[in-house]
Amino acid sequence: MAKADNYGASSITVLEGLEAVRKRPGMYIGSVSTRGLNHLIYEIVDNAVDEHLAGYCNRIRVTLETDGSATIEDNGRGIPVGMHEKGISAERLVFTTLHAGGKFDNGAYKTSGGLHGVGSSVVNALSARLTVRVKSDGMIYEDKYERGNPVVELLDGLLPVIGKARGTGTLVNFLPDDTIFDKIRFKEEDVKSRLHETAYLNPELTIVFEDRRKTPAERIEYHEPEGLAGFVKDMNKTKGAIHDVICLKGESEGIGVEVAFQYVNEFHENVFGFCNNIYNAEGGTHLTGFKTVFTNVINTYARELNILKEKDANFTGADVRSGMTAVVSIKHPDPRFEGQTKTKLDNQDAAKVVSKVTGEEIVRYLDRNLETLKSIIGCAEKAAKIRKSEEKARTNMLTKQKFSFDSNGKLANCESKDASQCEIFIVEGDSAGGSAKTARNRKFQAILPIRGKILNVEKASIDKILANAEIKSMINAFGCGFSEGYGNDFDITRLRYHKIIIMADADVDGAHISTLLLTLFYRFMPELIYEGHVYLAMPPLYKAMPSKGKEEYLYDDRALEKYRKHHKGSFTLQRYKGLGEMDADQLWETTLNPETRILKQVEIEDGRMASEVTEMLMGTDVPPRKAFIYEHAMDAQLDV
Ligand code: TTJ
Repeated sequence: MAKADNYGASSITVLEGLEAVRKRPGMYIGSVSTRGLNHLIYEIVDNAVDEHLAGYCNRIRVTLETDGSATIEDNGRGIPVGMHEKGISAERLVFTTLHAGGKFDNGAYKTSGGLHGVGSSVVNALSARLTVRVKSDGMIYEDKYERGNPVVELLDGLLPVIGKARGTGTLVNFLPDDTIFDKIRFKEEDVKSRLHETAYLNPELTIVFEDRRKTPAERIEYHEPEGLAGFVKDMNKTKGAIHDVICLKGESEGIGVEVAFQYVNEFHENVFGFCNNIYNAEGGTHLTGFKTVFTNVINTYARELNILKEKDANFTGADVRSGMTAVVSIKHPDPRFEGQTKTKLDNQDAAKVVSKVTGEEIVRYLDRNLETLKSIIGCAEKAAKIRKSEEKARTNMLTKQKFSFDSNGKLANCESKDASQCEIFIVEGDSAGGSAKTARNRKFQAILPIRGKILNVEKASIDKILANAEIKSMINAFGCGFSEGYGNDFDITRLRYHKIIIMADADVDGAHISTLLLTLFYRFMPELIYEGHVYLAMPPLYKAMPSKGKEEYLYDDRALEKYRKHHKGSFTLQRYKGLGEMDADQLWETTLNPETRILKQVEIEDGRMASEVTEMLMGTDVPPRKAFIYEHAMDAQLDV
């Protein structure tokens, strides 16, 4: 298609900007995996949410189309289509210039400001094609792009009108560029979960999700008028809440604070932080402020009520939060983020303001609701009791049978002591473990075979977990201890291997074992995952041996399909049933050799999703678990 010919020098630099995005997409959207792909939708949706926050839009539609594209439509004022100062339509400017996100604009909080608040131009740059339709002053205006380049001619600097409109709004339809992304199929489960979250955070907004790729199409309307309270209530739906959700709200120093929490009959804490509607996977100052003040308040009450006697030590923060599900959401004019994935709120004033607002409001509530107060203190007492007995059990156990690196029978350690160079492969089964020991490069690769299915840590008690031989040998080998709700003995600086590689068969059993291991890491050594030390080995499913030319390993059925399509001439296909079937050379080439192997780095999309998934996987509900494992076993990203 012909390029629009009436853009001047300014738009040349514009396109250079978008070219930078196409060259290094990861810098703008985190990754080109499915996670990055889904982010494209969130980037566009966030613009519509901003319009909602500005007070002009109450309905957003998100549609996954049959052709693989996504459509996002709102009923806001519409992106301005008129001529902007530089002789270019304002809409063009929005879609072709890189602008920094996260700014405080027109007195409204922008949603963008989190991890990848990068805007619509990035989505445009990474789309094979993108269409914008704006309804305003009774007309529908349309603009189109291909790989970020405008393909519509402006008439006197204005967008063409393609019809008449009732009402106002913006529609964006885009097809991600398959030369940029590994795969361009949006994952509806992730999209739905994110949209639902957005609905909880914006109680006056309705989001209609439609997946037309399914027959019949799936349609869900997300509207959560109860807001954060509804969010907490729904997370606790199946868990036996022990009191009504408590909601607090306030404002100080221009920072808005909203908190909802509720206790359940369980011993985990689940506390989630949001800033300007963006989830903060790594937490941050808002959560610190909330936790600190909450611990103080409960200890003060416990002493006033003489539940804690003079000689008793205070409850720890973990005691006090045992059983708590909480959402802390703040609105900040100028949020700053730090941490590995830039999702940890860093503003010191947020800690101060959140403690001030929640401190005052919690006391006001609990003064009037003594029964609830007593139930909460009851949870803390139980948790403290368990903590003390486990502390005792642990000291006993640690002294009785010291974790010692060298006495670990099954570990085949590597020679290097430089952790940054070292890798440990957790291999299921003794036979695969044996081949791996032969095949590895013993300089920097350690092998730890584990047998059968490890313990389900969601269900077992802590002493049972620590008594499990497989788990013990892993904790022992990693060298950094472990943390659980009541104590933190984990020290990541002592990690002996910067790559921990789970090596399991590419089948359902293998996926199950990987999930159990990931759950173990997530619960007791989460930093390993957050800091990017955990990987999944991706053993191939097939080897194609052509009569002429090079042998090729194929890692999934799609790769096989592709090979069949593109390979001319005959070839023999060897199917691997499991790691145990490969000889040492094959194992080296396919799974161990850093030059040729494929690893998937494990990332936690977000804590809520991970814990929900964990729960689903580990709960008693078998059918959804099977479905999930299948889907994900087939879905693993191949990040070399
Ligand atoms: C800007 O100021 C004048 C009135 O309109 C404001 C605006 O840009 N509103 C707006 C943008 N509403 N909706 C959007 C939007 C919606 C989608 C789906 C996608 C994008 C990129 C923007």
